[in-house]
Amino acid sequence: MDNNKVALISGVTGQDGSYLAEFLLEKGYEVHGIKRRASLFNTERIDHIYEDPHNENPKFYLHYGDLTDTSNLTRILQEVQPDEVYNLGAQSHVAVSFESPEYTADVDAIGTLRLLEAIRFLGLEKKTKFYQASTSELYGLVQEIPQKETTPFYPRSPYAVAKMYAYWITVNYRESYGMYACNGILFNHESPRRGETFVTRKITRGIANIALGLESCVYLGNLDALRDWGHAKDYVRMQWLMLQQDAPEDFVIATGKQISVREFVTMSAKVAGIELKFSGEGANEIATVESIDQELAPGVEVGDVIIKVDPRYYRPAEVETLLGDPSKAKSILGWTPEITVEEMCEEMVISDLEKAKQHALLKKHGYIISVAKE
Ligand code: NDP
Ligand code: GDR
Repeated sequence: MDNNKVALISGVTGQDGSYLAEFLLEKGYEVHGIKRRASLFNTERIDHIYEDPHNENPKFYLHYGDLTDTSNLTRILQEVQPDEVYNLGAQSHVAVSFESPEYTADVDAIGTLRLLEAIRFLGLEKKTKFYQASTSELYGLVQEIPQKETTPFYPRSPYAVAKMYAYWITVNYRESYGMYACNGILFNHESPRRGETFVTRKITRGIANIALGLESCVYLGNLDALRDWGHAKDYVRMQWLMLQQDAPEDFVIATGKQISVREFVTMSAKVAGIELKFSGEGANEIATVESIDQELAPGVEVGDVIIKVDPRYYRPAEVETLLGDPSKAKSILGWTPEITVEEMCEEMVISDLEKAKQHALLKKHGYIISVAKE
């Protein structure tokens, strides 16, 4: 499919950015992404769609940049003249935002302002549509269940507070300057490309490593937290759809179902052939192996304790329960999620088992000593 539209994605090297870039390229867009300078290659999630700039008429371009750098963002926007900007770049880890609150505010809150201001400064406000990656973390301390577009916000972390600024500045630019700018209030979404320190991926990767004898135990924080987990692939489709409407509006994107971290552990272990039994409470809770499928999990024995709670992973203020009501997205955008949490979990564990097998082989032949850990 060919299409004359040009999109710019901040955060193109992240989970959502990589799926969105694939999606837009399939739709025939010319896609530009902003990547940060790093001391190692940081393009693993997009290497399969990378195009050599020496090719004739490439459709995918990468620009060095950073959401903390106004002149850089302005220059990229001026060069690219995008029809659509997807602001997915962020310091996106809630727990890390308590360690680096000022940096998180600079990137997640002021970074959004910088992009909006650059669009306005360049006179692109009537041409360029703007998508802001807003979050269910805005709801924080429960005010209403399920949470919808009209539910009051009560952010519970420096990340969520920064994202609250970004939410309102997006609304403000829409109302002040008539920009097509909107917020997708997305609930948690995961995939095999999810960062390794978010809880789902930490669990699927940890269990896969344990199954193959590369690790012995995964240490987690609050096992009671409830989340409405969807699949990133389903959610990037929505990000695009939100920019294809007659008028800009904000939408909640969620599955409408929630499970606990503990349930996600049980589900993941089952896919890896491990039945678990939880015992103890709070900081003393553990999960012990009850039975195993020897073929899938040769690295484990019945009686092994493979999950332990470590209060190090508790947050200074926790978001206990998130459950979204996606009715507005369903009725206006005609959207329903296609992938269930069970299917997503299976896909993630299988993908991590594959990676663990490769690591086990490398270790056996002395090419690596250990796998990376948080
Ligand atoms: P990731 O953490 O996987 O990706 C974040 C991206 O932002 C990466 O490309 C990262 O670059 C980039 N980035 C970080 N800091 C900067 C900076 N200073 N300047 C430019 N780019 C930067 O997040 P997701 O893909 O999961 O999420 C995408 C967006 O959606 C984020 O804004 C997140 O806050 C938001 N969100 C995510 C949800 C989820 O469940 N996944 C739910 C709701 C909202 P690098 O690769 O170099 O680190
Ligand atoms: P969240 O995702 O904070 O919801 O933010 P995360 O996966 O980090 O935590 C989910 C819940 O699990 C609990 N938890 C742990 N979390 C992590 N990371 N590590 C642990 O060991 C652990 N043990 C228990 C947490 O306390 C929490 O309750 C994600 C990010 O993608 C945000 O950018 C996004 O805005 C929101 O989802 C919606």
